[in-house]
Amino acid sequence: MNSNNQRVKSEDLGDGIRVLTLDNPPVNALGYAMCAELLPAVEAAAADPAVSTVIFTGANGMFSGGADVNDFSTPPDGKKTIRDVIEAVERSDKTFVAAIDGNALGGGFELALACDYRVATSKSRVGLPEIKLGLLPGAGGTQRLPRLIGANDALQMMLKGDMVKAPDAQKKGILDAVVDADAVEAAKGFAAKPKRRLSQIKAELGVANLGLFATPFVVAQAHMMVPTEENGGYAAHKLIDAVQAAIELPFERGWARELRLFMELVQSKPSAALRHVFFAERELSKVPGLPKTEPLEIKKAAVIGAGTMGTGIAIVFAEAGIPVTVIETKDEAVEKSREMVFGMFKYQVDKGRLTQEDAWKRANSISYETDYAELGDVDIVVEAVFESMPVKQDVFAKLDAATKPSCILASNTSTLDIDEIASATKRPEQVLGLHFFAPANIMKLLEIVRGKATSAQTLTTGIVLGKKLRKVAVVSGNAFGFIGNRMLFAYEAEAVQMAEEGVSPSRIDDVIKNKFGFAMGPFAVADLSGLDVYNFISQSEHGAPLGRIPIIAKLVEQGRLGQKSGKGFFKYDKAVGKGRQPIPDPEVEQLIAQLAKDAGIAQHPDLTDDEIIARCTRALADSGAELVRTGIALRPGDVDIVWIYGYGFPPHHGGPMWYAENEAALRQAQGDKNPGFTKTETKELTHA
Ligand code: T1G
Repeated sequence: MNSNNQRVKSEDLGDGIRVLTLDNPPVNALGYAMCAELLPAVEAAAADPAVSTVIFTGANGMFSGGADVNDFSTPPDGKKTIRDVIEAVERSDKTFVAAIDGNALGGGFELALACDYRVATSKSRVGLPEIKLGLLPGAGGTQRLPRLIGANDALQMMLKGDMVKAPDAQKKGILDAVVDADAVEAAKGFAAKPKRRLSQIKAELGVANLGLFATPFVVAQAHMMVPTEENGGYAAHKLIDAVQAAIELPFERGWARELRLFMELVQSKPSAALRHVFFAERELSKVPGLPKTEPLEIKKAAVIGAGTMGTGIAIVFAEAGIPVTVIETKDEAVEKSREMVFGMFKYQVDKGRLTQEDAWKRANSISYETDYAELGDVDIVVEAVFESMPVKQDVFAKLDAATKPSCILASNTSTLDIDEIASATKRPEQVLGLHFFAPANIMKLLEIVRGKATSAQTLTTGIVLGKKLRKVAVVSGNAFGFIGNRMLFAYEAEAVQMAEEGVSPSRIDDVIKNKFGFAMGPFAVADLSGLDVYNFISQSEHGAPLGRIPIIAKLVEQGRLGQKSGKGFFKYDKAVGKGRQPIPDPEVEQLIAQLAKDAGIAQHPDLTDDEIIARCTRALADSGAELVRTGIALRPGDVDIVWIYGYGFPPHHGGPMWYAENEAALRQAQGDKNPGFTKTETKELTHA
């Protein structure tokens, strides 16, 4: 029987085998509409006496990317979900086989777990990434995976939410076969084998020699190892509860418990925030008004400057398989750069992420030259020299003369004007900013800065290259500080303002770090970046919009440059946290108090934790709203992504714009007269 609904193809292969193909591009998401077709198809197969085996497989090079994340904003209200489909499989006495070719994730993998057998092609990956959406696997994953590979391994896999390559999944006992050829062909080999439902198996703990108290001990341990519920760990704790149910309860009760826990999570603020981040990240490459053009092919690259940034950028190209020439005239800089390259690749080999051979190949795809004449055949150059306009303009003039006409010239500048840099060349349409964040080979964020003359093809090439370099690439207009650093100044200024009102830097940092969830507080960040850097920028003419921060100028005068000089806002002691642990410094607090007194600043030393959080996050949101209003940032979601990936804004709060919008609304809904924010209005976009 062949029937072709819109999203589910049904085909009989003979010998009682029916293949149900999920065909719902782009990722065969198992949304309400898909499940409304898949459920009757499964029930028809289960009821058909001519069918003995049902094979699930996917079209579009994918098994399934899981439930449709869009659906979670509206309750099912009677619509069929992947749980209903899986219950139909569970009730049937037929043999079900999953033939996976591509990714089987979330609900897609849970459908495979409900089958009796699972086969996959070697390039396939399986996984339960729900935790990254502030959820837990809500279609049996928390009950079946522990029954398949043991509760402890299952819990670790679901807490990480990472994809597992097919060969590794086979080793774990998740897949019954891994083939290079056709998954459906391989699945036919399992036809009419006896049913083997995971729901009938008892979940073993999978941790040896723990005796009678094994489960409570392992569960207690797990709860202690994840962040607290209010600090990003809400879903993790519910996931642990669900796995505990898999160990302690009969399957039906565990299946019901999982649904209750899932429903709590899907209505939670952290999950709404994380689902916003998921979609915001996928919006980044969509630039309203950008004409569709073919990107330039980047086969060879070059980096100017073998400093830490330049070397990090060269490593990024090498890791993406793009050979790269580094131009550097100082021998000792080249030596240091080579050491950094080989050290980094050796680390990847030691971690088992790269084979020795691959590491060697990649490290050797980075070559060093002194002469620009060597750049005649490169497709892109990224300049990473000293942050000074004359120096950069000199480099760009030389690049203009040395490289082929189609070559794109990019600057890694973090604050300088891209148009001014481009004016040193005859090809401003091929100039853009590629602002990598230090360390360039670790940080995911990349700001792609479009100048006035940057062409559609150059910008499109930058966006495509960002994806190839495995970066989270955000398009920015060409204004001082672009998106991230522009907001960083506003954030730091607000923190300093509160310190001048009598709240100590250590208390502000403690609240922002330990209560709100940033990796570091604003004063520790300032000390890490270097107070001299802030001072230099805020005193430069193009830094003028930021306004000066007098206390920083004062501290720099006293040689307090931050972590690098052993003191800044805080003190640092090599014997404490390897000289990186901020230690409160009464001298600085007295200095701030004196400056505040001289300036007649009203004192509010008793600001509450919530007020500290509100003021810091509002400073970010208002600065971000200004960037969206002026077209420097394309969308509020782009601003959120910049601050989550570039500055460690807690993802479970959704980013500065999301947080401001939702917290303000929530506080106002709760009748809080002074919610600490006004709704950040982001007006229609005006392109810079
Ligand atoms: N739901 C809705 N849309 C999705 C989607 C999903 N699960 N996955 C991808 N998309 C859209 C995405 O927004 C983009 O749209 C397009 O597909 C291509 O995505 C019950 C509760 C599968 C590895 O978390 O990891 O199942 O921009 O650019 O790089 O227990 O997408 O084209 O309009 O990412 O090839 C769990 C999420 C869901 C997997 C493919 N599943 N997706 O990567 O393409 S919750 C996930 C991914 C769940 C159950 C639970 C990746 C991918 P547009 P893309 P890609």
